[in-house]
Amino acid sequence: MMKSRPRKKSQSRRASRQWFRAIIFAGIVVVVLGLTSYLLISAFSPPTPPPAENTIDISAAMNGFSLSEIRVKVGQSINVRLTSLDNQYHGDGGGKHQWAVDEFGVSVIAPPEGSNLVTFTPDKTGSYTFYCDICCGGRANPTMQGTLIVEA
Ligand SMILES: [Cu+2]
Repeated sequence: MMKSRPRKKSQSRRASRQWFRAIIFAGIVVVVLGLTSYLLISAFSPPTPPPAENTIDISAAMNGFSLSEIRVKVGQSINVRLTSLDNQYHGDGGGKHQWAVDEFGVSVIAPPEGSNLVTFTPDKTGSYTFYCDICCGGRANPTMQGTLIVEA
């Protein structure tokens, strides 16, 4: 009777150790599964989009802008990413181009063969002229301008 007691004690100690191992194992399983699902989800979800979804890409070269008309919504923030397709050896403007709208005080200049971003919120509807004033006679040149239409 006296001998059975310590045996019982060691049995219960062994049992609690097994419990402890089971809990550790379960914890590891949870962490591994969590990491795996996190990696899977991040692998299959699309990459994070640029800051605002309203990004308008426009490029400019000596023969003009890639877009002659841009339509936006009034009161909605938009990004305009201007890319210059000309290199720095261009005699006129050194390969830089500009995208400017006087009515909204917006002006962005793209470096030769590079891009630059401007963010603004048009606060009035209407039809406005965007232009480049760097190359080819500046804003007087009909190919280096276009129309920004701000809709309600
Ligand atoms: Cu230009």
